[in-house]
Amino acid sequence: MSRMLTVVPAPVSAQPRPDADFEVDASTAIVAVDGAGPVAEYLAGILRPATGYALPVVADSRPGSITLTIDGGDGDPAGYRLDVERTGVALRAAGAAGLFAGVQTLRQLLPPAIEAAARGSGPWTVAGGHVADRPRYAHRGVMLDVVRHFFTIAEVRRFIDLVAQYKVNVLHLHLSDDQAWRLEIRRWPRLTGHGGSTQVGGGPGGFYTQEQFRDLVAYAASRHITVIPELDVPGHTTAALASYPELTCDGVEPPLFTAIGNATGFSSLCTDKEVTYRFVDEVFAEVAALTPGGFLHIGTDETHATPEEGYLRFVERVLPLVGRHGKTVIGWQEVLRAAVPPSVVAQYWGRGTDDATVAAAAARGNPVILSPSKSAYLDMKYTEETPIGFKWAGYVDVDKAYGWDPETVVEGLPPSAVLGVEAPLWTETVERFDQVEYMTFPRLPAIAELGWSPRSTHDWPDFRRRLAAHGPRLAVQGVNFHRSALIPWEEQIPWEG
Ligand code: NGO
Repeated sequence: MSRMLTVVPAPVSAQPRPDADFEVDASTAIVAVDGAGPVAEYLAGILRPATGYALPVVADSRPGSITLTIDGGDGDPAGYRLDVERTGVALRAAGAAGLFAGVQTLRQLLPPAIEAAARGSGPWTVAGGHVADRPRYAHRGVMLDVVRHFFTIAEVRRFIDLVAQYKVNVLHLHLSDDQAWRLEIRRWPRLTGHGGSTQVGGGPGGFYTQEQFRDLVAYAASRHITVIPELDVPGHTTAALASYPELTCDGVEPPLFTAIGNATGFSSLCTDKEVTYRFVDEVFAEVAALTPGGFLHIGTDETHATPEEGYLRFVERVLPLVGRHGKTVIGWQEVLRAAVPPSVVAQYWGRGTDDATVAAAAARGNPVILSPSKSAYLDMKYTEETPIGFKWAGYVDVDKAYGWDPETVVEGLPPSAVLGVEAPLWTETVERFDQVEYMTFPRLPAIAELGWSPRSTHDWPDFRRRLAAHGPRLAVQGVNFHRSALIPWEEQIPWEG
């Protein structure tokens, strides 16, 4: 079967033409027209190691090449058209984001061995035919909790590269919680100096300097991924309270917290103190300046240690403070308990199917990002045998990760309110990066497909078959993916490297 029929996420349309396969060989060039240069260089960077070819990026068109064109059409800037003929490959899009998405499809039309870090023997055949494609939703996200266990910049970069191949365009970083504070804030240096010094289990933790964070944001942008930083307030704040006890109501410094914690929230900034509002304002001013993207995430989940009246007052006061920095504010769904303007985005993480508060807010215009925990939480165990992970929202094997529709998962939610989907990976039980890979793959491709592909492509037997073809690809990339028993994984063909 043509590799054109194993692309994940499923394209809007794909027409294989087996007589139109294209061979990448030593003479192939990559032609970049009208601003396509950076994406062309990225493509060359993917194809050079395994092929060993020079694959020069050139500006003048020539036969037998791979040509990337930004054609300024009036289509979706994230969409693309890909034509593979015997005589060459043409990738066209209205913007660089579309070209980048098209490159992810193109690499899946090559054999899995193209993903190898060392030179292989080929042949490097691109499956022939035509693809026309564009995303269903603007927000196709993944979240990484770097608090409960710390992950280095190099690890987060690898994470970015791995998720980008499934057309994910948002990386939400959960940067503060009870166990730690991971982003340098210059006005409040003890947040990382003290609050960044540990993690679940008491290990040394770590933090990102502002300079490292800027570099990371730029790296993500080079993969057409927007970073959304989350500093979780007013709950989930033990690390901040331990660093600055004046933020507590009683002024007593709590010890650093290195346990997993309960699921309901036990810490809170003191919502009655003025210093709390100065803190939040100064923190988000610095974070906003570090963030070219349009969104800031303020948490607001699980505030059982905050008196309700104080919580509502806090949210209503903080929203305009954060909004003043020119960003759109996202909060977990609890934010909707307060009187929030319709610009605030709610991230739904409920376990059920009905949430009247979320449905009503969405009807008033608040956009919603869907992360239903029973389907989209990457920290849930796949099955009872999974060695790490939680099960409070149930087991989430690939069928569950794939088996929902963003438009109907919350009763009464107007489809127009759906901004997109996001798969959160909380890391209370996830200690090492190989475990991050294990929990993320292959569930993320399922959720990424819900975010990208039209509903009309939704078909579990077909998805299983397509995903099976990705086993060898992930294996060649050295990804420690979970070999879910639900997927008829294709064997790696040994001579394909
Ligand atoms: C909840 C909680 C997080 C936990 C996670 C574990 C949200 C939004 N708040 O999700 O602090 O880490 O569950 O599954």
